[in-house]
Amino acid sequence: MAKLDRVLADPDVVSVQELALAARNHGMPLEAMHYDITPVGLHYLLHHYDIPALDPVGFRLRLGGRVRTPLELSLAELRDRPAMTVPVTMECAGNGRARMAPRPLSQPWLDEAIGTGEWTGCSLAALLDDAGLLDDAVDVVCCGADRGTEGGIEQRYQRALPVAEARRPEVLLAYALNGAPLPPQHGFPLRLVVPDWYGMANVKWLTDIEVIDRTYDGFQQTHAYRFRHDVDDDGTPLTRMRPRALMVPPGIGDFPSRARQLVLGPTVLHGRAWSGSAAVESVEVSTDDGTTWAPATLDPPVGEHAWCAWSHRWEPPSPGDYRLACRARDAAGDAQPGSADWNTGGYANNAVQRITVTVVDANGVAPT
Ligand SMILES: Nc1nc2c(c(=O)[nH]1)N[C@H]1C(S)=C(S)[C@@H](COP(=O)(O)O)O[C@H]1N2
Ligand SMILES: [Mo]
Repeated sequence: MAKLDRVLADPDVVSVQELALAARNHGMPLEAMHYDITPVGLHYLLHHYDIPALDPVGFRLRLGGRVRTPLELSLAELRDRPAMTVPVTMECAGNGRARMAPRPLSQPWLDEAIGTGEWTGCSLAALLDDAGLLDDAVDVVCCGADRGTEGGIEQRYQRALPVAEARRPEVLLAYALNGAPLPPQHGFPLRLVVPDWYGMANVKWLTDIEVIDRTYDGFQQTHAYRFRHDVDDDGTPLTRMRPRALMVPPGIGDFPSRARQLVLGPTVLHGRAWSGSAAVESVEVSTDDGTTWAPATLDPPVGEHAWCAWSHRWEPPSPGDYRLACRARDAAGDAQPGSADWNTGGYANNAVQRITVTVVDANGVAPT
């Protein structure tokens, strides 16, 4: 098995290979933080391989392995089970990767690999109960229908959850998003939703669940999605999302540079914050490049497993360039670092977001 997570990219250049990934796997434009629930189409997307086209009529979810009674369920049978709808903020573990130097060759996210969906489905725990886990059950392996090669290995995308995590009551076998059947790109007809964990756990196009009596050692578990500070290190697996606050870039943007311009006067800075480990306890805002910080106003979260909105009134004292920043802290005491916690996979970079905005006077003039 290859040692590196991926070949390192040139730290100063975004390559055509990265563009090819970025054009398939899009982010959520940050202004979509306006919506409590991200409209379908604005939610970020990440697929390793091609999007499979599955036939919903012939579809069966198979559940087997270390269970008393293996099960096979059609979509209608899954929909007949007690349904739950859970708003879930999902973030790709690679969010922030493009700001790491050096970075591995992979999806070059800046800050936008996020979204909050209202997922509807049935409980994985209840299905595992119906099948009857045997005493030696350790991991629940969830297998998607999508195929590809990665690290020189042909594979289907699959990931495992330890039994205790798989049995959390909010873990869903989801067949609907925002009140409509899953669209193809989000896993039609069925996907796993694991609230609070980074995106990789939420296996799309889910067709097979196998309960095994040992720790799963597949590619996406033992090779990808681990924190490693060097390539010989075994590392530790990624699980829950680190705390993060993001700001909607204020004012208007320039095309194509995306530079921001804001007219002098009172304004409200706003955005969203979340953490997979505990409730968001505070968001702070800086308008002077991190020298001083002021508390933002926090709204109640959109759900127990979803982001909350924050806002902060700001009146810039005079025209000029300002460096804005925001940072979240959760109730477990975890806070955002000033700079990336570098790792070989480019994962979980929740370093504080910084935005430059040019404040202009009423005539649109900025000091030179
Ligand atoms: N079958 C399958 N499931 C998958 C993936 C994949 O490539 N194949 N990508 C994972 C990753 S890395 C992320 S971040 C989320 C993204 O989910 P979304 O595209 O619905 O936003 O799906 C996860 N589930
Ligand atoms: Mo991801």
